Amino acid sequence: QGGDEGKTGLVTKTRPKTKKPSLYKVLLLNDDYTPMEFVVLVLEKYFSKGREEATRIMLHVHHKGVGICGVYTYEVAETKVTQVMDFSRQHGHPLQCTMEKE
Ligand code: NFA
Repeated sequence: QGGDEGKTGLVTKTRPKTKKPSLYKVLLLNDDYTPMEFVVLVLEKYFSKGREEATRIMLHVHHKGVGICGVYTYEVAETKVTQVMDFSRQHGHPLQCTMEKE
């Protein structure tokens, strides 16, 4: 793929596509104190999961220690982490939510 001289006579690079954004997994971590029902509520409220899927993810986190709530672009993932941490603190629960690059 050669340079494009356009109308200016300057050679510039052309690209066939714009770059796809990096994706980030939003994770929930297990703890001994947050009620199971509260974790299900978080998954419904902030990750648009139905009751069945939310329960499946909550039990996965409960048994394995960590689980994926969803995969998002950086700013969306960051917003979800902040919302879940604020909501958990407001309700006096130690639930931890974090993100990692996919
Ligand atoms: N382990 C918590 C309990 O037994 C439930 C829980 C699940 C907490 C998933 C955090 C994440 N009450």
